[in-house]
Amino acid sequence: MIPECNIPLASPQDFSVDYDVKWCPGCGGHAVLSSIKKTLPELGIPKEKFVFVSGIGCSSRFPYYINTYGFHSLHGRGAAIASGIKVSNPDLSVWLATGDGDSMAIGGNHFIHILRRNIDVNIILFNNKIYGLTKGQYSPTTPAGSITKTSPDGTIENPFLPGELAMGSNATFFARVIDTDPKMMKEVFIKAAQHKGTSLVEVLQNCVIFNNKVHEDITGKEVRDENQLYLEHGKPMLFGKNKEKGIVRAGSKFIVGEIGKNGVSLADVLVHDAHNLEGTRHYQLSRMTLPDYPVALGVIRQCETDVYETLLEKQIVAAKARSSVKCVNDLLMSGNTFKIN
Ligand SMILES: Cc1ncc(C[n+]2csc(CCOP(=O)(O)OP(=O)(O)O)c2C)c(N)n1
Ligand code: SF4
Repeated sequence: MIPECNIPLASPQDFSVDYDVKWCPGCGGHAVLSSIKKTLPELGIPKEKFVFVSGIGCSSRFPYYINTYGFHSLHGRGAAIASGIKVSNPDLSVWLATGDGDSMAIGGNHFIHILRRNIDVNIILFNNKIYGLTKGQYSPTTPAGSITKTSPDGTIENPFLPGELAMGSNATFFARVIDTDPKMMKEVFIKAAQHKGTSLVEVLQNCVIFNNKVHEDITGKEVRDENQLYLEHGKPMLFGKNKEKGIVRAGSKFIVGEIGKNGVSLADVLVHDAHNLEGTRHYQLSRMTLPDYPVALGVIRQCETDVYETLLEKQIVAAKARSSVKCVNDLLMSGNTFKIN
């Protein structure tokens, strides 16, 4: 049990380390770190309650760079370790920093199971669509056809969309943000932290060295109004420079409509319902890709349902209540006992 000191938190500086952050200059990781440092003091959680866990990768160096408890673990195994920490210490705020390789290649198994179990861990998935630390091999999110160190003739694999895996694993929280928008990141990280259950935030992160501008068609200044759809629960799904475009329904499909054209009015634009446990729309939103659709950002899914560690605690309390064994002596004296003369 970690002793409580309840030191009031004054500023993000409380979470800074006094040594160099060794990510490359211009790496998207710096912006994520800065946003997390601004998020934590706003959560009303004492500093000694935060734990950051990671696997291996550039992004997985995160626990070194944030001044909290931390565990830089094994490649792909961060989700398992974070699960154990949270289940045995439910009062801690547990965060997992992971890359697209760490979570969806070697760690794919742990990743889907933490989502399925709905353990209250906040996952920051740095999706730079490449292995950064090991110098540019393709990852499970690298687009088909990409030329990389391990695919000199172009990859022949179909990539995962992290949102698809999240929906397929019955995740209760999935959001997507971009590393160029600190305001969006902070807003969404706060929502992820407040969510009860596993929250997965996919950060579209630039690796300036091995996959530079990989998300430029979404984040670029000239295209962002047309290519980003920022979702907010209860609000119409509008985008475009003057919010003149929206997502409308065509049968069971979504299409992009322009208000005032082809009979489309504001009333036709769908209103985002992030809280609907039935996830078909969330799945559709998470799959929208350019050029046919804008890319959905913000909180796509946020549903309340049972949390693993709460159910486990209930089972333990019930099992203790119905057991005749109340202490070690009861256990030793139960069942078959014999005397040695
Ligand atoms: C068991 C094991 N296999 C392979 C590696 C080599 N390795 C280290 S990091 C990494 C991939 C990291 O990519 P990603 O998770 O996308 O993180 P990034 O560096 O891009 O942030 C690999 C293959 C390892 N450290 N351990
Ligand atoms: S190699 Fe890429 S992901 Fe790693 S620190 Fe450098 S820019 Fe960031």
